[in-house]
Amino acid sequence: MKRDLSRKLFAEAQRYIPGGVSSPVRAFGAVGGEPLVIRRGAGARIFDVDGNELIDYVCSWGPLILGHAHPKVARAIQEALRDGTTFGAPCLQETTLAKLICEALPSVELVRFVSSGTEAAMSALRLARGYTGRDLIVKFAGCYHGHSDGLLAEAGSGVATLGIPGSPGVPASYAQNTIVAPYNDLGALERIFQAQGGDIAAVIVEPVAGNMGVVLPRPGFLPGLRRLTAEHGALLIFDEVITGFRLGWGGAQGHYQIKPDLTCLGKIIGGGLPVGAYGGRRDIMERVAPQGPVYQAGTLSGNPLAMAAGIATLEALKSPSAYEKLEALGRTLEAGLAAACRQAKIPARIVRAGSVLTLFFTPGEVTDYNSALRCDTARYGAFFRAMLEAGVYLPPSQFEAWFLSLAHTEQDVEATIAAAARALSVL
Ligand code: KE4
Repeated sequence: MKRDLSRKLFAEAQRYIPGGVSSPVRAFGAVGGEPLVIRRGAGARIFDVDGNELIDYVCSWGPLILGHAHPKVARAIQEALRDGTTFGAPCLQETTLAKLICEALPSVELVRFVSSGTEAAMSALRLARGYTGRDLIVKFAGCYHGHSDGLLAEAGSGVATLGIPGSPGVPASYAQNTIVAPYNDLGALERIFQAQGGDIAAVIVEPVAGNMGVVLPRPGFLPGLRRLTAEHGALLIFDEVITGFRLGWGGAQGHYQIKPDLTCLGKIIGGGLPVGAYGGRRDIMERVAPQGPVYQAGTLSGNPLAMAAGIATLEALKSPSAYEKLEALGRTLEAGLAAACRQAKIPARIVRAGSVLTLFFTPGEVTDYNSALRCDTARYGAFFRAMLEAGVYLPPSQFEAWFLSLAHTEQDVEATIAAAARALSVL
């Protein structure tokens, strides 16, 4: 694979940007080699500056469920752009997107837009603390809710990928208000609530985890969270930044029929532009300024361009066949990868939820952070590099999800499976 210009441009980037990247996981730190500098995307493909064409399973980490540069999204942005980019004032598009979200997610009666998933989770936790008057929050090891100070404890995604110990830069006084529990371990959570339930403001969870790789909730885990939080007057926050409008029109809460008190959203609802959101029960959300005292603000929150991209994306997902196609693609990819691993006699587990999946290089089940960390990350790195050479762009980390889009075809998936079979045969 020709990579001269990527190398040159990445060296230049490193002169001005820490690690040459705007987000750590992009740096290929865990898989070896240097990142490609991407020039453009179209449908299920990205094209780097050296002219290499790759089938893309990162899809910008989830937002691009329609694929790159979808004509309807591009047109919506162009039309909005003719009237300006941002007003710092109410605009029609905000209400349109807010209505779509509230219609899709019955637990969301009011929603506030921000500009990232990090802001959404950070704001939802501040609101939970303001609403309950309590300080403690519970998160799960391996789950990632963005990089706000109190949430970096044993986080997944780039923190896991780079093996960053704890959360340097976060004062102990912040971290002590965050309790970390093992994912899928209801007993551990019950013991935490027995000991400190009266001081817990909220439990925040990825209802289907995507940041230790894809890990599914065990039967009973999510209903148990709902029961325990309700019993102790704590709020249940679903971080659906990945799963929102990904697992289905109703997200994970629709799929598992659980009503959280608050929901965090991002990625897909921005259609590829910077958007996050948090929303939920009216009596809670009414505490958000200016209606209530819990402050949260943002210069570009709800800007018309990002709202237009999100509206176009959600409108395109409304067609019932959309999720059927995503499920079919995911099923084909999962089955093909599993067969290729068996053929190559390589111990691996594939965990999938609709159009997101992870191929874990481990013989054992992956049900939480500890079992994910037992994966052979060196083997994942070798697999990643072989797939890249074969023209398939996977997430540069064992602890991330592969994302399919409506732009992927069965032919793309078959080509990916064939490339995986060749790569696995020489691992
Ligand atoms: P952002 O601040 O990156 O928009 O969202 C943070 C976030 C919150 N919650 C969940 C469940 C998330 O997955 C994320 C961000 N996801 C990572 C990838 N797993 C973004 C990629 C990156 O950090 O570069």
